[in-house]
Amino acid sequence: MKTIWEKEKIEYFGVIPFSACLCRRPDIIERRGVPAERIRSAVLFLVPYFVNDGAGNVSYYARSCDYHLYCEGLFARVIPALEERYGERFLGFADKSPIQENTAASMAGLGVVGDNFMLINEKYGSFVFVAELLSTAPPEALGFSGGTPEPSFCSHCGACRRACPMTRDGMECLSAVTQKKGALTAQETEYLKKYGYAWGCDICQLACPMTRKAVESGVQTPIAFFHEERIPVLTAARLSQMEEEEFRRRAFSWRGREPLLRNLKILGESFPYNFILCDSN
Ligand code: B12
Ligand code: SF4
Ligand code: SF4
Repeated sequence: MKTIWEKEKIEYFGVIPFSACLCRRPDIIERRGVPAERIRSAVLFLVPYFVNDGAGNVSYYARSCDYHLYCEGLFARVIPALEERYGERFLGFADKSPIQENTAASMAGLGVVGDNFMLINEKYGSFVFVAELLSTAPPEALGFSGGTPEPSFCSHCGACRRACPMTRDGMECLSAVTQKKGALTAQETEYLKKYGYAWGCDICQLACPMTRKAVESGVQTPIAFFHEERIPVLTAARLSQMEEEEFRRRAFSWRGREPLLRNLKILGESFPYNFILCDSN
């Protein structure tokens, strides 16, 4: 299995029994034609995505083309080889997953679960996507070394909580606010303008000493997909020039164009851009 991941430049992966995962959506497995009770293993892996292209109004995860597309391509490359080798079923998931991914990734030894709810890896910080293959193969056959997997947690230093403008003021996560359809409340509008995000929010990640250390080390993703076609700054003009096909390939497209146009109108010319990266906390 190691050579398959090396070829894909995936450095962090690990296997746990499926029974250790918090599975809230067995129906997602069933829809792929495999009864959930047949799944025995979860192969968790991390997809680093950080590219330091500086200030922007799009959060880092959404600056390249959509990571769901990257994962679909990866699954199409690796799953047939694994199914042939092990004679078992492998199903790929990322984000739209039957399991709660961060805790599972930590149980697989890939990092700690932060108070900002991110999986934080020693090399890449939290700028990694979590993805997994769920398999009918027994975990031992895939390299699980035994024992009871337990998640690990961060140092609870509190920097993310102090930096988060929203939870401090009893509001919904700004990332969720940028994705909302319809009109925003006056307070939401004020916060969006103040923090300058047209899509997503990276404040609690950029405040975290573990992620800052990773960013300051100069580490970037080795995966070419995330270096290409980047949009750090989205403008209404750029958005309107995008053909539907190009728009659909972006991570910020899944709620349609309206929330983005609304956000860009609220931001106007104000871009306080990633101010936390420049501050020292
Ligand atoms: C819904 C969702 C969102 C929502 C809600 C966020 C949230 N905090 O829940 C919104 C839209 C706001 C969001 C925003 C973001 N998200 Co999001 N999101 C998800 C999703 C789909 C589900 C998360 C979830 O389960 N939330 C509910 C949690 C908080 O509550 P809970 O289930 O009750 O969890 C608790 C308990 O269940 C318990 N628990 C959990 N597992 C287990 C297991 C056992 C055995 C036991 C006993 C207990 C236990 O501990 C948990 C923590 O207290 C995951 C993908 C996935 N399938 O997991 C991605 C995911 C967490 N998001 C991701 C990203 C990148 C983001 C953003 C950074 C994007 C951005 N830049 O704007 C922000 C960050 C916001 C933040 N700080 O959380 C990545 C995180 C990657 C990483 N390194 O961790 C994920 C993993 C997607 C992926 N595949 O990579 N997200
Ligand atoms: S993503 Fe932004 S709003 Fe959401 S918890 Fe983190 S800092 Fe707070
Ligand atoms: S900022 Fe501190 S408390 Fe928050 S996730 Fe990072 S280490 Fe944990």
